Amino acid sequence: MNQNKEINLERLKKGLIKGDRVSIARALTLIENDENGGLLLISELIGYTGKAFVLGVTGPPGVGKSTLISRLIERYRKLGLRVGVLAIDPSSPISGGAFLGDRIRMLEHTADKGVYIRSMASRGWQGGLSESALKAVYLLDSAGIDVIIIETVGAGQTDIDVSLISDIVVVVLMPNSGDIIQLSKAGMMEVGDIFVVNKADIQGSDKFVSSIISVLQNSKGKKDVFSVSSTTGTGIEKLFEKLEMERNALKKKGKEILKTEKTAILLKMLARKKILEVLEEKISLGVPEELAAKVVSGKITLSRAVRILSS
Ligand SMILES: Nc1nc2c(ncn2[C@@H]2O[C@H](COP(=O)(O)OP(=O)(O)OP(=O)(O)O)[C@@H](O)[C@H]2O)c(=O)[nH]1
Ligand SMILES: [Mg+2]
Repeated sequence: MNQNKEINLERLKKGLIKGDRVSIARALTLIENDENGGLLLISELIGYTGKAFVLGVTGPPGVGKSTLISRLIERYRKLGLRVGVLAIDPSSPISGGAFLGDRIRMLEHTADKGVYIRSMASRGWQGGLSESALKAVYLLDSAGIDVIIIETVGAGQTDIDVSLISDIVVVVLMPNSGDIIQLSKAGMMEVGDIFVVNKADIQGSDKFVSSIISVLQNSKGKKDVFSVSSTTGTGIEKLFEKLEMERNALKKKGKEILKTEKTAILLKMLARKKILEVLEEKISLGVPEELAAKVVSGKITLSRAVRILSS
C-alpha cells in the first residue's frame, strides 16, 4: 500500500514537472483529499518552484473580475506565457456549484492548452481555502505555469486571505460598487497593491476614480489606480504594463528567495493549524479543568498553567 503510494507520487511528480494537465488535476485532487500525501508531494516539488508570478484578483461580486482576467490571459498568452487560474468560491455549498460554473464560463480560454483553469469551492478542502490555494500554487508553479491568477470575491465575507498567497493583489471595483467607507471596512483598501476601476464605459466612472484616488492618498505607500473597461479593452494595456513591471521586479529577487518566502508562509499556516489541533485535543481530554484545579489550590500559577496548556 505504502509502496504503491510512493510510486504514484513519483509518477505524479514526473507528470507535473512535464506540465501534464492530467497530472495537475490529479495532484489537485490529492491535496484536496489527502493532507499527508499532499504535503509529501509538495516537499518533492519545492525544488521546481519559484518561477511563477502569483496575481490575486479580488473585489465585490459582479464588478468584472473574470472578464478582466480573461483580458489579462490574452495578453500573457501573446507573450507565450502559460497561465493558471484558481477561481475561489467561498459561497455556501448550496449555491456554490452552479454559480461558480457561470463565473468560469466567463473565461473563453478553456480550449487553450496554455491555460489551466480550476475552481475551488469551499466544500471539501482540507485546512481551509488559503492553505489549499497556496498548495495549488506550488503544483501549478512546478508544472511550469508562469502566471497564476487567483480570483476571489472579497467583501469581508470571504475566508481566504488572498494577500497572504499572492505576490501582487489587484482590487477590482466598479463605479457605484458601494460606499467607499464600506469597502474600507471590508479591508478592501488595505489588501490591494493595485486598484482597478472597471466598467469605465458606464456613467459615473470618472467621479468614482477620483474618490478612490483621494481615499488612497491617506494610505501607506503609493498605490496606483487604473480606470479600465474589460469589455471594450480601454485601459487594459496600461494596467498590463504595470503588472509586467511587478512581475519583472519579482523575478529579480531570485528563485531561492521566492521559494523560501512562500514556504515560510505555508509553514506558518500548517503550524498554526497543528497548534490549534493540539489545543483542541487537550481541551477534549479535560486538561484545562485539571490545570484550573491546580491553579485554584495554589499548586501552580496561572501563567504556568497557560504555558502547559499551550505547549
Ligand atoms: N459595461 C461593462 N460591463 C462589464 C465590464 N466588465 C464586465 N462587465 C459585465 O459585468 C458582469 C459581471 O462580470 P464578471 O466578469 O462575471 O464579474 P465578476 O466580478 O467575475 O463576478 P463574480 O465572479 O460573480 O463576483 C458581466 O455581465 C460582464 O459582461 C465592463 O468593463 N463594462
Ligand atoms: Mg468571476
